[in-house]
Amino acid sequence: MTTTTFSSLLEHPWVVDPSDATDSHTISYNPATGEPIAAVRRQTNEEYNDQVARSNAIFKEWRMLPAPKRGELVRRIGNAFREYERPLGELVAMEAGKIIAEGIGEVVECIDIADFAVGLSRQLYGLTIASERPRHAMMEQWQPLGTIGIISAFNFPVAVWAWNSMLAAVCGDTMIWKPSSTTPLTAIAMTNVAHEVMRNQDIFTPEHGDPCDVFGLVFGSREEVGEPLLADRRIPLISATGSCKMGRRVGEVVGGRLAKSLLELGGNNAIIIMDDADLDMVIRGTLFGAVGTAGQRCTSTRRLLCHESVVDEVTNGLLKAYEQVQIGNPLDDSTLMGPLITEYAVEDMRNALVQAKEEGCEILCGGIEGIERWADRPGNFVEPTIVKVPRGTQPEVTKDETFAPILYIFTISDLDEALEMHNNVDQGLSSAIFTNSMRSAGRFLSPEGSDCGIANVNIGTSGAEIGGAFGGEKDTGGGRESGSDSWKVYMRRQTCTTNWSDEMPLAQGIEFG
Ligand code: UN1
Repeated sequence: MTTTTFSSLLEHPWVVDPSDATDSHTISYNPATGEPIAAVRRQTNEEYNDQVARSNAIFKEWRMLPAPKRGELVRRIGNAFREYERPLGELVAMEAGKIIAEGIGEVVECIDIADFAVGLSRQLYGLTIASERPRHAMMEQWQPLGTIGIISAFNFPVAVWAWNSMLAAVCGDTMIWKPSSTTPLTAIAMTNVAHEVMRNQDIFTPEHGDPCDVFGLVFGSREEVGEPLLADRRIPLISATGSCKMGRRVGEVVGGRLAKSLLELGGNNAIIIMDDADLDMVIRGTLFGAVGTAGQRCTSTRRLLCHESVVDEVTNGLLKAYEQVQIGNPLDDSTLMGPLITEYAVEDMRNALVQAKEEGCEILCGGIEGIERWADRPGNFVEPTIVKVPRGTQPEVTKDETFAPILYIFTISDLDEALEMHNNVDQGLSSAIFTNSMRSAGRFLSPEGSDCGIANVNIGTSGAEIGGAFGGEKDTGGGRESGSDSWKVYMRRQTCTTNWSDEMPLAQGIEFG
């Protein structure tokens, strides 16, 4: 049992007491109380440049350490996450406003991906290919890429970094992490954990430099750090998680310098509920999907496309379930929904609901009144909200992602109409169908079914396991992180042909000279 509290994880020269904050600090607030937790000094452009130079330099030696040895270090980092599971989970709850079960769940996701990466460190497989030339051998191998940039959002302040960094580390890359400006403390804590392991080991002892620079962290403004990172030709890959607007900017700048980007952007995730669905499972799956993390997952359920014969029962079941949702302090075990991250997020929710009303929708619970009910109390609290959409319409507001617990219920007559409505949005991250018909399920998973990167049957849209590739299509950005063969994006593919004959035949049978 560890007795560590998260305050020991925050020991860092950049972190000061909020009362000592200057203009160069960003204060991290607890979204449930509005109280400052600590202040973090923003890095200058010069400090950013120094970190990239150090990460580039240490890459030269890190890439030559055998991958299973890099895996051994990742194994130790994963074990350190295990040791600090509770304090890290509490810090996530305190800084991002997630309920404690979800805060700890996120740390578990970090442990899981570290385990996955350890196994991967012995499985960075390439192909052998039959050559058309006699006594020639062809193979494909995967080489480390370089120093990669990781830009993460507030809502998964530790797991998204872990998805990227644990894989990138075994692949032989070094990294620069730029966390969200609202969750710098969790980033400092995670980096401290990784650095503690890197400082106390004798597996990687570079001739020049500090092993900690494998896991670099920068925290700074858009001007001093954010934009320079995107434009930096020393960074061959930027992996970015966040809004579609942010991703577009990343894609533009990184594409402009012909580097790689891995984009995991907004979703507008729907569940199709057929007339033969198990409605108890529907209610449970939807509750977690729509209310979990206060609707602030990119996989959160935003739309229910509900068959006309069950729509009333599902709506009533959800209204009952929503009444039981305890809203409040994320650190209380009985709380099911914490606050939104900032007051701006509350405003975004309010604006979406005003628009929904203007577009003819009916608010069944929560809503603007729910926001008002919490307005005088500290913290960015709202109530989970259900909105009924007029039949046969698809209001504009339902085509956008609002990062808040709003669930739009549509009534559909059949799977054709549901699929049409389902795919008629710009985003394509996660999707689900609840049905007991193998035909409906099969069609949902067919090329004419869901157009998303994640498609589930009798499981909600959120809470994906780390073993699968995670990401989505269309405006979600097309990137894949986490499991399956997502690791390939962190490496460069090299096709190697060896001629072991004493002739010099050319491919395609060309005779030359
Ligand atoms: C995110 O919201 O950016 O599938 C990631 C899920 C989590 C990850 C969400 N495992 O909901």
